[in-house]
Amino acid sequence: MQGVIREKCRATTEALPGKTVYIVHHWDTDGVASAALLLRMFQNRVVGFSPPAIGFYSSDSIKLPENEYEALVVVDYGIDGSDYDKLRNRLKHHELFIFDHHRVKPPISTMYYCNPVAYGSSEHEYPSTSLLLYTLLGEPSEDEYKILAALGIVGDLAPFIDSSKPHPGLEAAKKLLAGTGLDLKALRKIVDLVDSCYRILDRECILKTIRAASENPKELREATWLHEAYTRAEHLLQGALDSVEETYNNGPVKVYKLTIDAYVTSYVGRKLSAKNPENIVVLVHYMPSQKRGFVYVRSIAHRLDRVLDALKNMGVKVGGKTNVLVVEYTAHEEENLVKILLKTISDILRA
Ligand SMILES: [Mn+2]
Repeated sequence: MQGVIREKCRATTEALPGKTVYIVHHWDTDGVASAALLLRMFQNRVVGFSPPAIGFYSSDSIKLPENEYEALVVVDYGIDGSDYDKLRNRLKHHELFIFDHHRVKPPISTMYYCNPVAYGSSEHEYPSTSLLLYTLLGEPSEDEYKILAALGIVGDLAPFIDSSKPHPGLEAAKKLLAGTGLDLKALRKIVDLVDSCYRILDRECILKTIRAASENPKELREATWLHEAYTRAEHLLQGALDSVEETYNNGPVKVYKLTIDAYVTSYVGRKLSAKNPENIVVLVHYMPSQKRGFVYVRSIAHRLDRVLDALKNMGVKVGGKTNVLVVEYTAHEEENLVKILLKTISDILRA
């Protein structure tokens, strides 16, 4: 860590002990492991914890708790600094603490902000928020801490494990696991179990897992609620693939509609895109229980970066890369959003 960043993270970590804390955490395994690490460390100081609205990345996806607390600690959420500037304005007398390792823009307003990657450090050096926290908390020697630090790494680097690609983060995880009785393979299985909770949009499942993980992360392997969530997630993924409907097919563009209460958007979108490699696949996924959804666009043959830029210029809040983009929407926005998107795509294809 460069000096200034280290100083910022140190100050952030040192300001935390002694305060009562409410934790907001990313819903994935790294977020769960990071919350569990904090819970194990700060015990009764933690008055509660919860993920933001599952699948959504914005400050208004964070529901502020009713409980009394002094510090709001957000871990691994990956939203931009500008979102934290907004969140800051919603807090009254509370202090805001952020720990993250996503490549985002840092905030402008005053807060405790520790994200080395936002200031230019390499994601290789910070493969997970769990490892960042473990390091900042002084590398506690108990196995439970080491396993939690490694679990977050394996969660975020699962694609590397699955494709047998090397990553320095995995070497770090291996070192942490030495002597704990667990290995990368065992943790990879736990990741599938833990991530099932968010796939089925089950917040209670996530909270229960954090409580259990903070006490004994090894026990997650046999946790009945996680095995149930896993089975349910498998079932929902298959159901999603069976129920997705083609609603539009014009030129290279194919639009599919999916209505299901499960966070399966990218899974289904990837499958549809693989089946239609020449097309631009638009998946409109609505989750009734959340009254929100995603428009997910993916193409193997066509680049989407100009679509991405055009949408951004129109003020649409969109994230993505060269071959994929995602827009979050609320129920009443769907029709208009799909219209704008199709027009933008056809304008760019014709240009
Ligand atoms: Mn992470």
